[in-house]
Amino acid sequence: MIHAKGILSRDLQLEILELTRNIALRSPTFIPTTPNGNKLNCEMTSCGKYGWVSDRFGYRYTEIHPQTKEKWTEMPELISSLAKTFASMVDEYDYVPETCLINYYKKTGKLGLHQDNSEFNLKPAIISISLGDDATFLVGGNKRNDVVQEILLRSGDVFILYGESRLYFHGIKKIAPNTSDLLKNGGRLNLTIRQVK
Ligand code: MD6
Ligand code: FE
Repeated sequence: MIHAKGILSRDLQLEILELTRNIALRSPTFIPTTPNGNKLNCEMTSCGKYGWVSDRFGYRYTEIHPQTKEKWTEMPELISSLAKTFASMVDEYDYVPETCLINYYKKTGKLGLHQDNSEFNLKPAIISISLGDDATFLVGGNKRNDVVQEILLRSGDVFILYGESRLYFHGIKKIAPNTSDLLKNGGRLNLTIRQVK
């Protein structure tokens, strides 16, 4: 895994923030329900060819937004080109950014320990961009019970799970409120770009 701290300039962070606002206008955020009927502690939406959804039938990618029943908003060129640039940093030169999952956490938001394994192709890297308040990110190993380390993800950081670490369990333990002024109303945004097929 790679943690590139503060690699995105403030201007670039603001540009990405504006893009996510426009995406959420066309593909509104929603709070997914897990297959056991619990609600996640974070709001989500996606852009690109696919979007990640969760409901009582399970976790999966769809080509249609679950509420609007429209196609997901297309992935902005800036997000796609940033993802390709970061993928090339881990020697993935034929990376195809097919979806960007956008998570929004209010100050009490969190995300349980999970593996990202809904993709058909589990080899390509997942590239994560953090915006707004700091988060305590947990990352362990390939087994749920492996020891986890805590990593502070701050606005402008890029985190990449690739190669051996691609299926490491990870999650968001907590958000540190009011640690960034990037988002007017506080909270944290996380974008994860993935190749699905
Ligand atoms: C988050 N991130 O940072 C949640 N998944 O809010 C993830 O779940 C994640 O950071 C795959 C790869 C990198 C990640
Ligand atoms: Fe994840």
